[in-house]
Amino acid sequence: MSTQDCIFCKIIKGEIPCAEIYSDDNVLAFLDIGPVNKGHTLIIPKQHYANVFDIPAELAPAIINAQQVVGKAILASTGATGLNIFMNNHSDAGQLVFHAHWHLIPRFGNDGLKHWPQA
Ligand code: DGP
Repeated sequence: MSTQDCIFCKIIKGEIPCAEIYSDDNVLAFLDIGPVNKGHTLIIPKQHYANVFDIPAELAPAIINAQQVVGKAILASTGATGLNIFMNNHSDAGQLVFHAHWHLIPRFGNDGLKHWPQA
């Protein structure tokens, strides 16, 4: 898929709206369009990489930083008492959008979700 057809690249370029949570030079975070829990957020690199295997190692600190900053903000703003951070890589793992992204899913006691969310 070319980056022209990538829905997350369109969000980065502002061609498709999103509920932005966080942005810096390297990453963008926004609310998931189909949240599995209140505050479900996605973190994506601003450069197009299909999955984790394509991401250069030098981007790792920016991604971890965003996970910490955004994760803490989600916990504070939703009152969640836990947070799942995970990603799907390749369609057999449930990946539907082929621009690498991390799911941040706030967890509330007895919220009924599985501990490892299913696609
Ligand atoms: P995955 O299965 O890991 O590839 O999850 C893709 C996620 O992307 C899914 O939870 C829904 C979300 N998503 C897809 N299209 C859009 C969109 O246009 N806007 C937003 N905010 N989220 C989207």
